[in-house]
This record gives sequence, structure tokens and C-alpha cells, in this order.
Amino acid sequence: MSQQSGTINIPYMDMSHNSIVLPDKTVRLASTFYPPFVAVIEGFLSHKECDQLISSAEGNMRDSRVVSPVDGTFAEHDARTSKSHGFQRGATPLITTIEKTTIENRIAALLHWPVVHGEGLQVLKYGKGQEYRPHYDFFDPKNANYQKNIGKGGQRVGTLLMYLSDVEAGGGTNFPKINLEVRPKKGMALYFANTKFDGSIEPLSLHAGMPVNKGTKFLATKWLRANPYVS
Ligand code: PD2
Ligand code: ZN
Repeated sequence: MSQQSGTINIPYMDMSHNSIVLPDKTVRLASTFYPPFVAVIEGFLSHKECDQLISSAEGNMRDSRVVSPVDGTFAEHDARTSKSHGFQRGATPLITTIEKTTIENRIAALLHWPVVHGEGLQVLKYGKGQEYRPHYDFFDPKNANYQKNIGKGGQRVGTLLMYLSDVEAGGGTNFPKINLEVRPKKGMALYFANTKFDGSIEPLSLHAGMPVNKGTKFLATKWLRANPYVS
């Protein structure tokens, strides 16, 4: 299976071994799936990094928003009931783009994808009953209302979710079209491709953040764009 096409570059992961050596740590490739390309990476963040990300975001959280298919603006929506805070790229020392041993650089090394192609990290908090109903992270190229968002850095080609907390019940990331659900585990990351290897959108990537039934779920999301992203 090749994760790279002749014409369009998309993020890819070295799957030749069961662990992946990154500049500052070695992580474990626990599961892979195709199609769509999905990978679970254990030990991607330390528990200390998870706690630091939560505490740097928690005071600034507000109701999460989605990109509206109606007019392309960011708006609150019943489908996404979490609270969240969006960082600019490199906003805190932990995620700065300069230091080689940071989360941003670790993501870039894992996926062979430049830091500047990433949107800023979003940290999300889901309390009991909160969820993110089934949706796509890509922008439908046929919907003219998304053109402004696509213009700012191209398609969202891939998504890396990083679970910042353990959750007692619920809170999995579910892919209803392929009957796959990944349960949260503190420090674990889940990558999935939003496009096929040729760069066209991948309908099988439909996914949802399942309602939290017990406990609190914290998550960090990194959306990767086809081109350099400027907010
Ligand atoms: O919280 C999740 O598991 C989740 C599920 C689907 C997050 C996102 N999408 C997202 O942030 O795009
Ligand atoms: Zn999503």
C-alpha cells in the first residue's frame, strides 16, 4: 500500500516497523486500517504534556464552532457540543514551532508534513453527554461556501486527534461507514486521512466524537492542510 501518489503529496507515516522513531521520542504504531487510512499511535504525548495542554487551554474555552456549509463562517452548531480553545501555531512554549522537541515538530515528523501546513492546535473538552456528531473534516469542493476556507491553505487532507485524558465511559471516535471505533486513552493519537491517495475527498472518513457517558474527555485536534495555512 502506497500512501503517496505520483502527483499529489499527502501526509504519510512509516509503517515498516511497529514503532516509529521521531526526533525526540519513539512511539508505538498500535493499529492501522485501510480504507480510509487510519492509524493509532500509542505514547504520542506524555501525561505531563497532556496536562500542560489542558491547563494552558482550559481558562480560555468557549463553545466549539464548526465551519458552516451555509456561508463558510465559523458558527456554533448543535452537532458539536464541546467547549474548545484554538491556539495559533506555536502559541505556547510547548507547541512552539522553533524548538525541535515540541508537539508541532513531532506531528510534522510523524506525518512527513510541514508545520506550516497545519492549522493551530484546538483543545476540546467534552463533559457528560457532549459529542461531535458524524461529520467530515474535509471541505466539500462542490460547495461554493467552502471556497474561502479552501483558499486559506487548501483541503484538510488529514486529521490527528490526540487524547489528553482517559475517559471512564463513552467518548470514542467512531467511523460509522467502516464500523470502527477508537476509544480514548491519555497520550494516544489517532490519525486519519480525509482524502484518498490521489488527493480526492474520502467519503469513508465520516467520523464522530461519541457522547461522553462518564468522566471528562479532553482532546487536541490538528487539521493538516494541503498547502501552507495562514489563519
Ligand atoms: O472528539 C473526537 O473524538 C472528534 C471526533 C471527530 C473530534 C473531531 N472529529 C474533530 O475535532 O474534528
Ligand atoms: Zn472531525
